[in-house]
Amino acid sequence: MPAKTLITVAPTGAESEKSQVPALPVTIDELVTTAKECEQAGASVIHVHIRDGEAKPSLDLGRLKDTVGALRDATSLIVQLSSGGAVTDPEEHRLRVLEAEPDMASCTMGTVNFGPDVFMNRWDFIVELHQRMQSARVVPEYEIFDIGHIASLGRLLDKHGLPFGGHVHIDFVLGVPGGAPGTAETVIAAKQQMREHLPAGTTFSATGIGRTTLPVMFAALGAEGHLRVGMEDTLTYAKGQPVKGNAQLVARAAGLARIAQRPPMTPDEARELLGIRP
Ligand code: KMH
Ligand code: ZN
Repeated sequence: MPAKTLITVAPTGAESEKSQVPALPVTIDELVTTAKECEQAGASVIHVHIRDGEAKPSLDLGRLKDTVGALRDATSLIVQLSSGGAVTDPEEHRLRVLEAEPDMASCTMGTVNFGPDVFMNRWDFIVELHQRMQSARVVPEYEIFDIGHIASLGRLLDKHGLPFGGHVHIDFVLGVPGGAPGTAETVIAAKQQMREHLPAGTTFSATGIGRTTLPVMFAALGAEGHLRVGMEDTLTYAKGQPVKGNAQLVARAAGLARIAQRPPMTPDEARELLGIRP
């Protein structure tokens, strides 16, 4: 069992509307404030989606660079930019996210239905993103929305080599309508597929969308996994209680990690684990 737990916070996402969810951080200032609170509460990685001046999802390169800089100035968190963006973002914009020079970026391992939409991830696009990350020395977090995505990652690594840094880290995003369900059984099945298809030493985190957050968290903690939480994935803390802010979700995850006797990792410990460039 790993001695410590890596906690990633995904504070914003691309799906929720600021007008419906006032606590959602959408400006750079709001993101920095949230990031500082989440670091204090036990997060070591921040998975970032940005918004434009009207709080709409954006992949504007200038704003991405400003956001990476502001997060680095204010925190020690590992900055992971989303290359997934919103379901409407074109591939070329998603690839250019790497030009903002994050520590990490997400790389989704296949196409998945996403509620009424389709989150498109063609094989050639995945290969291009993986190769650009190798050249840019950006560490990927491979996003797994469905079980078959794990074998696809095995194929990617066999054909195109290990990511920068040599360590493979994957994230099970469970409970998306159209993807694998957010249950303990899925976490265990996904871990078995990970062992079968991916290099020894591969690590995983897991997050459950909406009300699946707790079952997925409990299962991940018991199965040597790490955790992702945040308002990208979860807007209700408990029945009838909207999430007050991202730090509330990180604090709950950190508390459960301590109960599991796997306290949160520091950002430096997470850098070492993930092979992030100094
Ligand atoms: N917003 C979703 C369509 C990622 O960040 O890489 C994609 C997503 C995955 O959130
Ligand atoms: Zn995301």
